[in-house]
Amino acid sequence: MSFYITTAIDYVNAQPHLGHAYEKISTDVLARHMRQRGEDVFFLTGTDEHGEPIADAAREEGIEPRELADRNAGRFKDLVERLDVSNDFFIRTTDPQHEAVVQEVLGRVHDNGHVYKGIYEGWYCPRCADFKVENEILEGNLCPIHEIPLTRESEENWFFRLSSFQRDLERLYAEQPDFVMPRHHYNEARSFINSGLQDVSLSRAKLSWGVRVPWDPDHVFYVWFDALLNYYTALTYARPGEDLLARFWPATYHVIGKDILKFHAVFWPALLIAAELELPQHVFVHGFLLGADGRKMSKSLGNVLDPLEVLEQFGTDALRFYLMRDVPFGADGAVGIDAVRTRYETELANEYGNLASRTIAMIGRYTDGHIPDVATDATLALEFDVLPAEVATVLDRADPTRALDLIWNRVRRLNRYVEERAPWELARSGADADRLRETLASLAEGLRVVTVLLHPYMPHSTERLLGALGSPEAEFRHALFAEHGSGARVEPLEPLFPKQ
Ligand code: ME8
Repeated sequence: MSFYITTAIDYVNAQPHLGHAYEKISTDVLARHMRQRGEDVFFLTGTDEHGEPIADAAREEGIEPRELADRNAGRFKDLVERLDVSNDFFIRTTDPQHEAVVQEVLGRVHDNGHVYKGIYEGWYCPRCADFKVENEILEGNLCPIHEIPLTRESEENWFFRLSSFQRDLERLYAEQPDFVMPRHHYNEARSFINSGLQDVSLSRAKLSWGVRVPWDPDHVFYVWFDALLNYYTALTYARPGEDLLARFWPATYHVIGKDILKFHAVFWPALLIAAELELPQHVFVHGFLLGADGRKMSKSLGNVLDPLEVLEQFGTDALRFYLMRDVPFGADGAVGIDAVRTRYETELANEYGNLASRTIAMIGRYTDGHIPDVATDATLALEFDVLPAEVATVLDRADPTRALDLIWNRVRRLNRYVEERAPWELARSGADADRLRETLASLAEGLRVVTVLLHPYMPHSTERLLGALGSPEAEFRHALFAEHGSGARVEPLEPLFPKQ
């Protein structure tokens, strides 16, 4: 089955922060998991480089928007690499191929009669690059997201006839209750639609940093329409000579944060209908990482935790694990360096890392470095048999936190198993050699199973551990608890998560 998954594309007006990292990591977990299951996956991420915030930031620095975009896009790209994100392509909306296809698709929307010229007047947030409706605005005319003053703007724009898609969107939401997940965001989008859609600006005349409107070159497209179309345009040029559209369109999952729900859950499907393109299957909405002050982590509020700092101190896998474990996907969660340290020490180093080191050391000591090829413990097997299917079901609902929780319960189960069976006692008495072999075979097998399932979360450490256990296969079908120990030779392993 083909599986096309995307993240939002990030604004390049400032440096990437942990909120950006969080979205890329969660999407990566889903993409890696689907690849493990043998699906044909295409995973897209990238940067959103046009629009007023970028033009403004460049002006403040006294440089051209292009220069700022090049510099910061590089930082986002580096971060994605350092996070071990397995994207198949990195789109930049300043790519000329993207711009050409935006013009072509929006030209079709124009030719199909879905646009008109009019005057827009309203309260505008330059950071959101969005006009705000009266009931969203905070007291003192502040942006509800950035808490900065809104400006009163009036200009001649091209408009997209969003209102004419009222019925189509009502039908979409009635027929596809899982179009937006989780449910409360579906409800939010649906009530936005039910309250009556108004037409929206499609172009800006005052701005020059954007994709030119082909039928009116004094205008550039409003950045959101240019940006949304990245999900489509990327497939037209990511692999020259290959028809990725035929293979992957429409998207299976768009993963986004809750602040951009309206654009993806309302504008985007309407735009696709207007352009006669197929609609995505699901929009998955995650919450916000909150800074230590309990507010959304964002560059304009100045409460960001630098992902590079966390990466340097604890490593990529630990950051990935921490974010997936500590912030329930779909909800908001406060993050901080102390909480990273606690999870690192108690769970990664003590529970998982220690389990791995102990298991390998005991196999070295008691069975000559070979995982005994004997029947595994049937009771333990029962507890592990259901695990892969449970994890897959939960990840199909895009809940990487819950899936991780299920896996972690088994990590803890294995630690209890070590205590219950006390292999060192069995070895000392010498009379229980069979039980010792069964224990070590079962432990190694349980450890291998949880490690295969943890692979999408912590690709690097799990590869090391699977290698040390002599079974490097990380496909999902290898997450079944075998009836026999593998007989493989284990290799010594440096601590997976060394003490800091
Ligand atoms: O919105 N916690 O770009 P962006 C969690 N260019 N997620 C966060 C976050 C936080 N503190 N802060 C931001 C844009 N995000 C547009 C998207 S898509 C066609 C265009 C998430 O750089 C945010 O919710 O402001 C969004 O999904 C992504 O990071 C990019 O945010």
